Amino acid sequence: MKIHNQDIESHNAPRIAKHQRAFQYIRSEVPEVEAVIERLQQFQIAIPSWALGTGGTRFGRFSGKGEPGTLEQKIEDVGLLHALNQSSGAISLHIPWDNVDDATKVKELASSLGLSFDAVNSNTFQDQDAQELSYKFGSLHHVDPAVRKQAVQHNIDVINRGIELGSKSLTVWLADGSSFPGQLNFREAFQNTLSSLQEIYAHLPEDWKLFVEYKAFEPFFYSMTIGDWGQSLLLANKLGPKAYTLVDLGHHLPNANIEQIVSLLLMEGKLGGFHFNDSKYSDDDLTAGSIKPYQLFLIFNELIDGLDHLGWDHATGLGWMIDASHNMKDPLVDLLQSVEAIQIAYAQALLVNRSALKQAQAKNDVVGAQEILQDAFRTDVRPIVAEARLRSGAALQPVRMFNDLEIRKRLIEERGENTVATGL
Ligand code: LRH
Ligand code: MN
Ligand code: MN
Repeated sequence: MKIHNQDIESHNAPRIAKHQRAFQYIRSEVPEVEAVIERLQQFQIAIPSWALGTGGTRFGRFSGKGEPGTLEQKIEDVGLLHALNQSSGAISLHIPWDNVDDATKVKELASSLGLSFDAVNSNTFQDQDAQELSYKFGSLHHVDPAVRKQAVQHNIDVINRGIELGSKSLTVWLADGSSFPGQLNFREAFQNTLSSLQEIYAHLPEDWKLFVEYKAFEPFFYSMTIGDWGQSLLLANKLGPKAYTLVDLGHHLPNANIEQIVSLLLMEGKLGGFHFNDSKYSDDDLTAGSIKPYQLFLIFNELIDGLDHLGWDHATGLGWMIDASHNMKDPLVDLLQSVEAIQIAYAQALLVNRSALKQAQAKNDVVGAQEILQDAFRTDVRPIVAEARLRSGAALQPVRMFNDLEIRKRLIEERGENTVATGL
């Protein structure tokens, strides 16, 4: 199915008067509102292809209906999201979950929907049918050079796919680690990982970036070979200027101060990519902003401070992506909610009075500094975010429009009830 401009207009028309009243109020309160709107309009958040189907847990998967069964259908789903919010203008592929038969056709479809290809992701955490050697004991860190070679070659294949599609980055996340003390020699595992990554890095085109994603736990429970931002940064520094750390919000030990991590990675110019999600216990992959919205705001506060300090563009300086997927809600609605939560946190962080904050810090004015942050966080910026959408030709209320248009019902009619999207 397709959403037309006429659909957007019919959705917005009955809501515009109420929106204008709310927007006029916030405009009178926030002098910099125009600048915030402009930034929001530029800010695009990529959608991972694996979040378009219903996720599972290790105890079961309750597949949804009308899920995208092919890459083309996944691209069409992201096209629907983008038509509703004009803020999801890119898709991130995971290979081989996504099977790119004809890159030219796939590219054409994406650009007809206003979409580009974000980072491509390699997968050496599962064994595939036709695969010769197993990744049971790891991939790039493996004790056997033949397994490492196979995993390196997969990453090179993924880069080549990405080049065909117009991607500009490769994200490597490894499920390499150990579950029992003594299983691994940490130093050798790290060195093997480094030399494997060096081979992959050698194949990166000049204008590409390599994102090294870390994760503290899971699927291994004693050690992960790239377990934290220190290990990722060490690798990125050793690899060279095209290598960066990628922060996935769900990949830290409980209560980690992620905003501080983000700040220091940016200080080093080594933060490259971002995976948004939310969690209470571990890598829960819940809707962004659904559990800890203040943390999300504080992270954006540091992101803006760090990006401005480096002179990097907010929209293009980092690879922004959602990495959330679970088994409760309609995945498309969930993604709309995540995008909105991210935009809200970003807009609130843009409202922070940075010079006043600096002055408060210089005077050790603890209360003053806290008040400045909380003032921004407690501002209801939803009318600003809605206004940005309105100006970009999107829906005032994307979730409402999704429901009113009965989009899932129409997708089920098109695709059927027994559909399972490839992915998690
Ligand atoms: C690992 C991860 C990583 C994978 C994705 C499917 O937990 O965050 O980014 O590629 O999930
Ligand atoms: Mn991730
Ligand atoms: Mn994850």
